[in-house]
Amino acid sequence: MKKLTTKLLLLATSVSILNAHEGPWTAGRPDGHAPITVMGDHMHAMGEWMLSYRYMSMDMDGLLKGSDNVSTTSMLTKNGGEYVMLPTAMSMDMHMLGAMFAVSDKWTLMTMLNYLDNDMDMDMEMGAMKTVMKSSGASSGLGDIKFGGLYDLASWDNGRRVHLHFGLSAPTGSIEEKAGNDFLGYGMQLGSGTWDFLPALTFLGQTDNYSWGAQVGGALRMGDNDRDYSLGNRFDATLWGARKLTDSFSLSAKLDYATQGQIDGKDADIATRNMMMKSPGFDPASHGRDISTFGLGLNYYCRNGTFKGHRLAVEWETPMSEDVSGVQLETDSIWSLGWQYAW
Ligand SMILES: [Cu+2]
Repeated sequence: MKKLTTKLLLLATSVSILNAHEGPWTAGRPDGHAPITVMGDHMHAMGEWMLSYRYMSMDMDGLLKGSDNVSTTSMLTKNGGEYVMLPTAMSMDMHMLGAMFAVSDKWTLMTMLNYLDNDMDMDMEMGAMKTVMKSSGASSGLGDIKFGGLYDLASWDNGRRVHLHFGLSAPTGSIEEKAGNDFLGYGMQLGSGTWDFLPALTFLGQTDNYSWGAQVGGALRMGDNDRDYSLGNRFDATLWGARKLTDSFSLSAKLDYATQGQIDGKDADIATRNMMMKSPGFDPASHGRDISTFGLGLNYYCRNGTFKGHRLAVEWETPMSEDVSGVQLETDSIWSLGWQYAW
């Protein structure tokens, strides 16, 4: 973590000394917005609206214990492991609808609605013979609604600016998702169950053909949820750079580091399931992780015709390193697609 932070800082410093362009930062170019997975990266001018839709698909496959790959079989009790049930793969699909409105040049308000769709495959030992059976679980529905504001701290005439984000996440996502009468594990629940404070600080810079940005932020859980636990706090650091290829296209690269703590407290029903059928999915200590990802993105900004002002973006991300608490699924890849339109 320390090494990576130093590397990110060095990179940020070396990027920031690139020559800036004349004039203030502008969103009116293909790399005027950050890679599609970065939230709250840009502000709007007073009176401007923006609508956005994002689709994110994350695939997880295979198990990690700490930062080491382990086989599912080796973790089962019949082979000397401690678990009766283990996840083998998971897909998380998310649809995100966002709106932004600038009430002034200093304040842009934003809100985001999520719909989640989770599928998990599991191996479980059954009966006296401990025969391994395949099973699966699914959950879907509304996630936690987020809203907040971006505040312009400073903008300069050399293409640089810096802003703050104050956000709140409301506990609208279900934390009582079940399969039949049985509670699903923590990772299959649709929300945090707590009000979360989402602060962030973003720096942006532009030269004639390049743009870059850095964002640090996080999620702070306020209290415990109705099921007597809280997800771990999260800290995020992101650094990106983009090259304007034409007036309509840009390519981006992104480095992201995120760390989330273990679950504090426990859900009594999930704890009962863990007693009956021990699984990392039911264990609060198997729910934090440090992950560094690398992402590549392509952005399109329509300049003329009927779709003038519309943006399309795609980004692919893959982990560079991942260190989980306890035993958890390993992240394979994340694809994100997005559409944005401002007027
Ligand atoms: Cu916007």
